[in-house]
This record gives sequence, C-alpha cells and structure tokens, in this order.
Amino acid sequence: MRVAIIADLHGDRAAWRRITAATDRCHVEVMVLLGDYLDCRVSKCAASKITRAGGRPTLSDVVHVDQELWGQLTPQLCILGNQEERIAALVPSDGLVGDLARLVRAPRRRLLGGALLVHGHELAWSRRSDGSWLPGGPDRSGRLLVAGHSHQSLVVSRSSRPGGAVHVIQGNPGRRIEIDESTRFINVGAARGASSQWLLAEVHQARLPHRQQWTSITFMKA
Ligand SMILES: [Mn+2]
Repeated sequence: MRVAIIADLHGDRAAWRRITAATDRCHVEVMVLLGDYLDCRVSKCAASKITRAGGRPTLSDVVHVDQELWGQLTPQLCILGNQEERIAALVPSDGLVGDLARLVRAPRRRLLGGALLVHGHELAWSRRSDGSWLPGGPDRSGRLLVAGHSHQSLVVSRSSRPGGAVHVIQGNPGRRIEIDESTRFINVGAARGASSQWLLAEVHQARLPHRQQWTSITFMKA
C-alpha cells in the first residue's frame, strides 16, 4: 500500500495542489495529514492572553477561512497538531461547524502498519550537537514513531543491543530509505513554503496490525 505522509501544511493551498498532483501520479492510496494542516492566525502567546481575558475572536480572526481546502482535507486521515488545538480553543463553539469542526477534532495519534503516528508537539524534543532535534524520553513500546512538527526531515535507527548507537540519516528530497526493525523514528519535513515536501511510504497490508509493516520511504520534494 502506498501512503503519503503530509506534515505541517499550515493551510498552504498552493503546496496542497502540488502535493495532490504528485500523489495522484504516484498512485497513493492513503493520505495522512500529520498535524498542523491548518494555520492559526493567533500566536501562542496572544492566544493565552485572549483566553485569560475571556476574549471572543471571530472565526476569521483565528483562521483563514478556506472552505474549499477544508473540504479536501477532511476526507484524509487527519492527526491533530498544535495549530488545530489552538484554533479549537479560540473559535467560539458556534463557529466550529462542518469541515472545520471535523478538522480540529481529529485524533492525536493513529496506528498505521504497526507505526505510531503523532504530530510531535507532545514529544520531549532535545537538540543534538549536529543541530537536529530528536524526540527524547523512554521508548518502551519499541514501535516505529512517525512525526512532523520540527520541520526537519530525518530517519533515526538504533541497533537492537542495549545502549546501541543511534544513527541519523538526513531525509534529502529523492532519498529512498529501507525501513527495518532498527528504524526507530521518521521525521517528516514541512509541506508548506519554499522547501515544501512530503513522504511516500510503502506499507504492507498484513493481518498483524501491531507488527511493523513499513518497508521503505522516499522523501519527496513538492
Ligand atoms: Mn506543530
């Protein structure tokens, strides 16, 4: 099964058009929107001031109203990001209707082919000496983790020995990487903007939903 993972679109309609044209050409069967598919017009800091003051911003104060784009995003497998959380917190409930209501009430995590998919804003990130950000914290599940949020593209593998070395591969556009049991983390770069990208993944459709079934990924420029 061919899966497209699209992270951090931030409501970029031109990028969405380029990506959907490419996913059609690649015969993608499943599209995953890995959080921050919408863009909140209110900063994190301004949002907490508004909330404390009991302010009631209008819908268009909070998000660029784009019913056509929302209608195309809604049927995809959506995973909630921090932008959608902030939009949901700020828009008065009578404004949260139709596609927007569905988009801001997506689940925070999904399992796909044995991998755990999250946006990434709830992970404890730490910065490595080479400048890349990796999610920290204890890894008890042993599951392949796929996230966006950092706007960087990379793959982390770790040898199975206790305390085994961590190996980081940069996800340059066009790069195809085989996935195996040593692959721990896939970070999908941002779909929005000039360096717009997405991820093409080959995932087996086996009967064992909790076994790791990802076979390869390709970082795609959009
Ligand atoms: Mn984010």
